[in-house]
Amino acid sequence: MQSFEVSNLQYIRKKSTVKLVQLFDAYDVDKNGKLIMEAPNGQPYDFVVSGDRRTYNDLATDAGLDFIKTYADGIGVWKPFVQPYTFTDVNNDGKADDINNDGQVNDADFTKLPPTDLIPRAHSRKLLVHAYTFRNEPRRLLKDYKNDPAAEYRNFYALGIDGVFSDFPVTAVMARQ
Ligand SMILES: [Ca+2]
Ligand SMILES: [Ca+2]
Repeated sequence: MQSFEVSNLQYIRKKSTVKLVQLFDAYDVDKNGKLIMEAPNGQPYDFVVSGDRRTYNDLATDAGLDFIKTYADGIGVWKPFVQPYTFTDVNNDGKADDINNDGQVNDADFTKLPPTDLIPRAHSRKLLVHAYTFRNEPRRLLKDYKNDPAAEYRNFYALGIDGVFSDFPVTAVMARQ
């Protein structure tokens, strides 16, 4: 069972032995690959209501992972928490430019940055790490994957991801072999 909120997982932990996963979200990514923690995606909504100021970036710190370990078995994160990316912003409007000149700005205009250390830091606490959402369409794949969805899976598998949320599970399984 997974949730973007915290208190419901903490509650279930006391009532059940079902495996629990803390989901991480973000508003967006800036051109330095930093996750933007703004409403409505930057915090667990129960934190918003209770006045707890911690964001998902805070939950991804060592202290945050120690906290999650008290009530969950793993984390399920938006992919850039593990594999950040950057984009070109020549006109300096804070938004990605259309690098491949196809008239649209999407993941195909973004470029990989070095992976974060979130997976090893979670694994050192025996927390599983999942990432979402994997898709096959070229517009959903970073430029580095060269229109090959298997290349994205292989990247995450090599980084040690324990599970993936995929809209194309056949591709996910094929890439694992
Ligand atoms: Ca721009
Ligand atoms: Ca484009």
